[in-house]
Amino acid sequence: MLQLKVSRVEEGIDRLLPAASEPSCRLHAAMRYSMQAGGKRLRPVLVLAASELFGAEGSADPVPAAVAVECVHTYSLVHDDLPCMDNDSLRRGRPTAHKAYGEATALLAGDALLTRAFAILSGSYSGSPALAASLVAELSEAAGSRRLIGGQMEDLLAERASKATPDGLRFIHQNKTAAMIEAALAMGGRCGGASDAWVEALRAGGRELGLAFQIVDDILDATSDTATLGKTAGKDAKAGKATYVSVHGLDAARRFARERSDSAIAALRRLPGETGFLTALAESLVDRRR
Ligand code: GRG
Repeated sequence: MLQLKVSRVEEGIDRLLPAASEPSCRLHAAMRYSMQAGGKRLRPVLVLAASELFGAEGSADPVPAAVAVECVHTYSLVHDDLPCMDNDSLRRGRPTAHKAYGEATALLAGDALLTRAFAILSGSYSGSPALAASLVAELSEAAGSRRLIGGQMEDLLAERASKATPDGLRFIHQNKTAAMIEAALAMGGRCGGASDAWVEALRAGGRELGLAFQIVDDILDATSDTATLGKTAGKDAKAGKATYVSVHGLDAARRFARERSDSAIAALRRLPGETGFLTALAESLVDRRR
């Protein structure tokens, strides 16, 4: 079931991104390079899974919404890897976009992925203006200055100040990581015809899942290796980054990851429909290797 959803996402990405043969060819090739590098596709899979819970009459195709979420996520990775931010050379098992294409092209490819996300939403859901507007609202809020970009800003400041309080750490991760996971579930729910109350419940589950995901990301950075992760391991400690491991220690981080994951699973279980896929996916994220 996971593989089937990932295949639908891959097919959607290929269909909804400009062809590399279309001018500007270099820009479009760079967008595809980062998007088609084999990420886990967690967020778009969450969109598809959430859309299936409600069984609403006339529900909309969730694939364009899933691709839009992945475009925004990938843009954030491309920009995060730039020399002015994390300055990394490996992502998704390949040289980062600026290593492969140069800094200016990587910057533009990130910009173009971000804007393409909203063109996909407005174009693909033009027949349902209320749905299109709600999807644009969900994604722009999650990706904006109060959430993803704000979380990234505080992350950079905490790194430079080489300290973070537990509250500061929570702010960073709720926004840098959990916002996009909440939005993915909420957007899936909206495509599936969920009521506002159920969209709130999806968001609450996404918040817990996002925190669990980030704590595991911190643990993997401290304990795994570059080849397994497909991105540079041990980077957080080297950069003096505020992480669950640096602030609370490895044992407490493992305990927090389990607690958050249990709480995410409990929240997802309370949703309507067949929640088995989502709860199994949430369970698998605690023990993931990359
Ligand atoms: C530049 C606006 C801006 C934001 C950057 C995404 C990000 C924010 C920073 C990357 C570093 C990081 C640890 C972010 C937390 C979110 C996270 C764990 C991203 C990686 O997501 P995965 O593991 O990646 O799902 P794949 O490649 O599998 O999609």
